[in-house]
Amino acid sequence: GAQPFDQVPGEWRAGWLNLYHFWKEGGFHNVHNIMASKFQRFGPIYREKLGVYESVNIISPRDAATLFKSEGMLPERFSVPPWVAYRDYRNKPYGVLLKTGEAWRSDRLTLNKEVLSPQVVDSFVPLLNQVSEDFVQRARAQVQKSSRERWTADFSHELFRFALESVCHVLYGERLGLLQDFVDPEAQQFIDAVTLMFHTTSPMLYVPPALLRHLNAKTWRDHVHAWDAIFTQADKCIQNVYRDIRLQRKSTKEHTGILFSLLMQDKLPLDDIKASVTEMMAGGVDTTSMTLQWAMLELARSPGIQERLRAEVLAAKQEAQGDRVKMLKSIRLLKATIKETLRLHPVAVTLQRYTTQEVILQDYRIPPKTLVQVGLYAMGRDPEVFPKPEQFNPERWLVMGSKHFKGLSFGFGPRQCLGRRIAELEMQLFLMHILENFKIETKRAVEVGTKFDLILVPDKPIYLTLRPL
Ligand code: HEM
Ligand code: 2DC
Repeated sequence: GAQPFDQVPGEWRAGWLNLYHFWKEGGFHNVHNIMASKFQRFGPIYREKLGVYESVNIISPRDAATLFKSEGMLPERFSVPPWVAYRDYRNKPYGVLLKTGEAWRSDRLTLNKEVLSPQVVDSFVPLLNQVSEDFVQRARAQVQKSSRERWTADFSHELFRFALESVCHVLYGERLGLLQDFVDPEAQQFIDAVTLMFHTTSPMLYVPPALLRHLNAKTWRDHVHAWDAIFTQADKCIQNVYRDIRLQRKSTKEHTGILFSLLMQDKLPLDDIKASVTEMMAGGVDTTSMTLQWAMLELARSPGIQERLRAEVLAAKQEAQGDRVKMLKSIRLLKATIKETLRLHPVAVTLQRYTTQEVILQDYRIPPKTLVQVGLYAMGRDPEVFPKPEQFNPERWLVMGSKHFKGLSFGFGPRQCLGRRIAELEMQLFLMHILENFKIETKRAVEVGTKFDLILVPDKPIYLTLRPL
């Protein structure tokens, strides 16, 4: 029979002492490396306690499969304490991100129809395509300005704006104009607020919400201000759409945005719609932009792969005669490139679930209500799972024997990323247009590492060059 829970290796007895050590090792920016070295030390499963939070950590796709197959109808992940604390402190409703139980499920089912279902996803293509085309136009203008036939920069701010413009176009059916020279300062404030919100979350990650609210630490105050700015700005966007409907300025013919559809459907109370739309607007900035930045860096470092990818895109373009929906169906290598980018550079360091029944992981009995984390970053770099893990090799996804529970970047099952289809389309279209128009280059020498800032981000600025073909 399987071994009892208390035999699982790890240091889980002194939660506060562990948290202190964690903090001393610079753990707030290093969670991914600390986890990887714990798997080295303890093997494919270990138990841990940080502050009051206990977890079991796993790394193998087989264990991930066991966990997700037993997750049931109402899966729950680790609920980020500062996020919960803010909502309670300001009396703001939870959206799908933080809801649980049946309340989560009914919101989520309604949202899935408008955000994830194959029927609506095709209608996002023209909206997202327009934004990518504008990015190319902007890049060409920058090349002209530079007089050196190329544009070299740290693209993170450009990509933040691209990402916010993209997600807002599908959410609100409206353009913000963030790819022009003059950028609305309020939109810029929103972008800065999301980054600050993530940045101030990590030091408070293991402090219980009830404690946080009564804290007057600078990090907590900054965190509150960041969320305040996020909610205020999202609310303005939502009110705009609302007003357009009252004035009957929106027709139902074109795709008029996710928010419009949700309001017309009249299935969710306005406050719940607002909460989830705000979460999507905030969730749509740093995630796709950082992934695109990593993808461009990897392609700049592997000119051979970049050329093969460009060949695929140009062939697809020719065959589809410019029909982007059709084109998206024949770009296997590009889709594999995005998977490969997220393998090495996942947004989420772990996936987590609370077990609802006993499960057996690595021959240990894990009781119900245990927080189990899948070490996504560690798995992506584990040679047992991905041979030669350090090599950026998109083709591995096309030849891999079994992909079973290896491509988990957006999570799994009914609780997976709500923005997944938006994110994928947005990134596919962006890279398609870049590859059609520019060579992506970089200076070879600079090594870029990874930093945990709640999501995983580059630890230094990435300088890239776009050179017109
Ligand atoms: C949840 C990854 C982009 C909105 C998640 C989760 C992951 C993830 C791993 C947790 C899933 C789970 O527990 O199984 C990513 C990645 C992105 C991305 C890798 C892009 C590269 C986006 C975008 C949006 C978004 C663009 C908004 C449109 C959300 C929301 C949830 C979520 C609302 C919570 C869903 C729920 O609890 O029901 N994401 N995400 N994400 N994501 Fe994303
Ligand atoms: C952070 O230990 C590390 O997609 C914690 O778009 C466990 C954990 C729990 C939930 C994860 C979070 C980590 C990273 C960021 C994620 C989040 C769930 C959703 C969120 C992965 C791994 C994200 C970025 C959403 C954010 C939407 C928000 C801005 C409203």
